[in-house]
Amino acid sequence: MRSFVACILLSLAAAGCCAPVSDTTVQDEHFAEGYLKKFFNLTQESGPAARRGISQVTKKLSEMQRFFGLQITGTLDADTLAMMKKPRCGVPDGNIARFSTFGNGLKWEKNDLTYRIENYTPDMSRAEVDTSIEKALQVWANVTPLRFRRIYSGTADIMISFGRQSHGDYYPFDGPGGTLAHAFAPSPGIGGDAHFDEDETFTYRSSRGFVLFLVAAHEFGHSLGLSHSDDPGALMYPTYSYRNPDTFVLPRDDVNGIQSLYGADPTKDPSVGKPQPPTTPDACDSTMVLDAVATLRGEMLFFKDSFFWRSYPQSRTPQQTLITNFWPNSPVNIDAAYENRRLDRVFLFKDRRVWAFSGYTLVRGYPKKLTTFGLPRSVAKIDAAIHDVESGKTLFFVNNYYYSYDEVRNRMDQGFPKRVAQTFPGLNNKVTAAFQYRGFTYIYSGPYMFEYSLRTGRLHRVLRNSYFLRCTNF
Ligand code: TQI
Ligand code: CA
Ligand code: ZN
Ligand code: ZN
Repeated sequence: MRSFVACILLSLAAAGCCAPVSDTTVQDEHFAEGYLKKFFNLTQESGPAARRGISQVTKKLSEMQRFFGLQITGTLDADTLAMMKKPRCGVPDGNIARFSTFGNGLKWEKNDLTYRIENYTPDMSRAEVDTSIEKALQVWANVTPLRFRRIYSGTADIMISFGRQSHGDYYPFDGPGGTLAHAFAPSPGIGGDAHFDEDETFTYRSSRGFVLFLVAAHEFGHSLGLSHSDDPGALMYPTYSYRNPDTFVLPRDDVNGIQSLYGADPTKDPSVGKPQPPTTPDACDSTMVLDAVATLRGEMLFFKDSFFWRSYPQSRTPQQTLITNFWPNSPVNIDAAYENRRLDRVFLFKDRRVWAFSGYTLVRGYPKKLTTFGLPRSVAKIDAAIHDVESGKTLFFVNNYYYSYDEVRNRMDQGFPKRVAQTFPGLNNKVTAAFQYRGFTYIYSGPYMFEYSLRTGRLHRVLRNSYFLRCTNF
C-alpha cells in the first residue's frame, strides 16, 4: 500500500495539497473516499444510499483515525482531512499500512506485561537465550508505552518455551524446517505465549541457523497483536532473513503497526541521536536513485539500501527482497554490481572491497580489495560497474572517469581512465549505476537512465527508473 503514497504525490500537489483545511466540502468527501479506498480497503460504492446509516465509510474513517492517533469520531473532520493530505506533501515518505493486525482491536488492555522463560534450548548458552528474549521484547517496548517484567514462577502474560512436535497445544511442531515458532494473539490463558521449535537450530548472532532474537521479536509481534505485513522490509514479513542483531532497528512499518494498537511512548522523545526506523525503498518514488543494477542468470537486479528488486522473466513486475535474504554475508548500501556470465559470478562493491557470489554462495577468498582489479589505491570507491559481454571488458566508473578491465587477461587496459563523456555522449553528470540488457547498455545518472548501443556509441533514449522498475500500484 505504501507505494500509493508516492504515486499520488504529483496529482495531490496539483489539487492544492498543503492548503489549510477548515470546512469540508463535497469535493473533500470525494477525496476522502478515494483515500480510504486506496489505503484502507474501502470497497463500498459512493452514492446517496451509501451515505445513510452507519456506513463502511464511518468504520474506515475510525480505522484511519485510530491508525494515525487522531480522535476517533468516525466523521470527516478537519484534522482527519488534514492528515489524509499531509504525509504526501513534500517528501514521499510512503510506508503506511502494509502491516496488519488480527482485527477487532485485539490487543492487551494493559501496558505492563509479564514474561517467563520456562525452559532453554541447548543450542545457545542460557545467558544468550535470556539476552535474546529481553532484547526482542525491548524492540517493541522502545516504541510503545509497553513495559515487560520478567517473572520466574507462576503464570506470566507471555509464557516462553522451547519444545518439539506435540508440546501441549493443538499445534504440534513439524521437525527440522517448516515452522520455526509460533505465538498466540493477546488474550487470557495461552494468549501471548510464544513457543519455539526445538528441532530448529537457534543462534545468538550467526547467519547459520536462525537468530533467536529475530525469531522471538517476530513472535512477540504476534503476542502483542500484529499479524503479517506485506512490506518485505518489515520484521512481520512472513519470510525469515538474517539481519545483524547488533544493529537491528525496528522497521517503520512495524513501528506503525504496533503504534496503531498501543500508541507511541509519550514519555520518550524519539529522534535525538538514535537511528531512525528504516523504510523500504519505493519503486513508485520517481526521485529515487538506485545504488547499483546488475543481471543475474537472465534476471535484472536493482539495488537500493538493504534491498533489491528482482525481475523474473515470467513476471513483468519486479519483486523486492532484502539483500541478506539472498546473501546473508553480503554488504548493504552497495556502490556497484555486475555479472560475469562466463564465470557465473555476481560482484558487489562497497567502499574498497568487492564480494563475489556464485548463486547463493560467497566465492572463496572474497571479499577482496578493489586493487585486485588493478584499480589504483587512490580509488576509495567506485560509482558503477558494467560488464560488456561482447568485448569481455568490465568498465568501472569513478567520478567523471571510467576504467576498462580485461576479464580474460585479468588486467586493466592501457590508456585509462578516460572521461565518461568521451565515450558516452550526453552523460555529463556522475554515473550512479549501470548494466547491460538485451544488447543495450543502460547507464544511470540519478533518476535518469541513458540507453546506449556500445557498438555504435549512440545514445538512443533517456528513460527513467520506472522504465524497468515498474510502479505497480496503478
Ligand atoms: N511460524 C509462523 C509465524 O510466526 C506461524 C504462522 C503461520 C502465523 N501463519 C501465521 C502466525 C499467520 C500468525 C499469523 O509467522 S513460522 C518467521 C519469519 C515463522 C516465520 O515458523 O513460519 C519467523 C516464525 F518471519 F521469519 F518467516 C518466525 Cl521470524
Ligand atoms: Ca520446524
Ligand atoms: Zn505451541
Ligand atoms: Zn509470523
